[in-house]
Order: sequence, then C-alpha cells, then structure tokens
Amino acid sequence: MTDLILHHYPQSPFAEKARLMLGFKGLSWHSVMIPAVMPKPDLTALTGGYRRTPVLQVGADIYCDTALIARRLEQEKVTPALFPEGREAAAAGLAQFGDQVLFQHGVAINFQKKGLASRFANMPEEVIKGFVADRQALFASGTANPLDTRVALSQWPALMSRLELQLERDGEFLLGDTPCIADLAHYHPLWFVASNKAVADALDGYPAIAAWMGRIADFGHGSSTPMEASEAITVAREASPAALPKIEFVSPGGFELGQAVSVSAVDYGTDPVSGSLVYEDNEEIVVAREDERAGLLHVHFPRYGFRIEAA
Ligand SMILES: N[C@@H](CCC(=O)N[C@@H](CS)C(=O)NCC(=O)O)C(=O)O
Repeated sequence: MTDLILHHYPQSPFAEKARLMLGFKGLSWHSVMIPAVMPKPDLTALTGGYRRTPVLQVGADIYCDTALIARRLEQEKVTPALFPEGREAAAAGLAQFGDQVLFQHGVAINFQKKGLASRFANMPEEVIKGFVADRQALFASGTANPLDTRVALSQWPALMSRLELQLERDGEFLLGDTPCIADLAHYHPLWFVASNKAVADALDGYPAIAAWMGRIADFGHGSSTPMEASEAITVAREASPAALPKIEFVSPGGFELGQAVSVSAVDYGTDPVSGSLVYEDNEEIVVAREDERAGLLHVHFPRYGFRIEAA
C-alpha cells in the first residue's frame, strides 16, 4: 500500500500547511491523529525520534518536515506546482521566511497570556502546565529561541503592512497570479492567529490579506479518511521502503552510504534519529532504521535545517 498517510493534529499550523498542500494538489490521504505533546510512541516508532508535527508516511517511507513533504507531494502529483518552474529559489526562499519568521510571530502572538487562556479555555490547569512545559522542552536545545511577545507585537505591523500592500497592488498570490509553496507557508501562521479569538484582531484592518487568506482556504484539504495509528504502523511493517535513485553526489560532510549516522533538526525539537545513511542529494537525507513494531523504514529529512553526524 503506497497511500499517503498524514500524522497530524487539528490545531497545528504546520499541519494546516500540509493539509492545504494536499488540497492544492487534489490528493486523497489517510489521516492519523497524533498527540500535541510528548510522549508520541506511535509516531516515534515510525520516525525513530523526530517528534514534530506533521509527518507524512508513504508505506515504509517516512517524511519529516513540511519543507520535504512539499517536495514529496510535488513528486506524487506534478501540477499544480508548489515550486513553479523558473521560480524555485524565490518560492522556497519566501516559504522559509513564512515558516520561520512569520511562524515565530504567530506563535508569540497566540501564546501571550490572553491567547493561551482562550486556546485552553475550560481545560484543567495541569493540561496548560503540561503544554507549556512540553514547549519549553521543545526549545531546550537547538538554535531557535521563542520570540518575545512584545517584540512580536511590535514587529507585526511591519510584516502585515508589507504583505497587505503587495496583495493590494499586484497579483492574487505572493509570486503573481499562480499560488505556490510561499503562499501556504505565509498562510499557516496567520491561520494560527485567526483561529484564536482572543488574538485574532491582530489581523483586523488588512482586507487584501483577508481576501488572499480566503483564496488559500478555498484549496481545501483534499479528501481524507481517518486511520488508527496502529494501522499506519501495520502499513509500514507490511511495506518495503521505495527504491532510491542511484546518483553521483559528493557528501558535504564526507559521509559514506551505509555509515551509521544521526540526523536532527537544527532549530528546535532536536531529538536525533539514528540509522544507516542510505541516500543524500542536494535537498534530502535518508536514513534506514529498523523498528520492532514497524519493521525496516526509510526516514527522509530535508537537508536544509537538519544536522547530520556520525553516530
Ligand atoms: N520545520 C517544521 C516545523 C514543524 C513544527 O514546528 N511543528 C510544530 C506544530 S505546528 C510542532 O512540532 N510542535 C510540537 C509538537 O507538535 O509536538 C516543518 O516544517 O514541519
């Protein structure tokens, strides 16, 4: 079975980015719900330690990080393109700005006191405390620090007014008349702000942004059917990882195929994944690992944003 399986939870902005990519491409997929905080034993059985949300599974191939999920979905269905021909660097570079800078602002605005209170309304105090502790642990290692809310609020008008001005003056989407990955990466942090009524007024007064957000939301989420995590693990166990292309590639770190390595995110959520290096190219690193429940897996990471080390 080589169906697409997305491991995610409803409130996650990066999961919303992935769901919209699936909708943009008009794909069908299986939806596995994962916890929003650790532990996530069924997810890490597949990833080998990577805990961030979302993760895409295709049989025994596991794709970590939406930057790589986008490239995998582009292979699955070439058009409409997330990385339009001739605009590859502009699309990916602008997407990176959305995923990093705008996302940090969206999170800081959401997690100010009134935002947290509204997001966790009617939930027991322990749940809120557990969530805050989980996110502190997420940032305990790695190069990223959560953005101070006052700084985020102060910088927000600069980010929003630039976006508003461009959308008002030119084009339906960020790179012109055709949507691409940059739109989705700019959308999900704003969706996160919009989804919290205590802070959603940060989006007031930007009608061109509101109209653009409506156009993105219209992509929908494709067609999904629920799947239990245990079933996804069975799918992995009964599948074999897809064959990898044979290419000439000079490993920047001097690694050899078959070498024991560990791969981890550079910025936050740096839990390492250990295994045998089976593939490297300009955009991707793939590690083979064996899991007692899920069998032999290939875990795929984007090169940019991940560290590879000899194990
Ligand atoms: N660069 C990653 C970022 C993913 C990310 O930060 N996801 C958040 C949720 S939106 C997360 O993992 N939070 C902790 C968790 O879900 O356990 C990507 O593009 O997938």
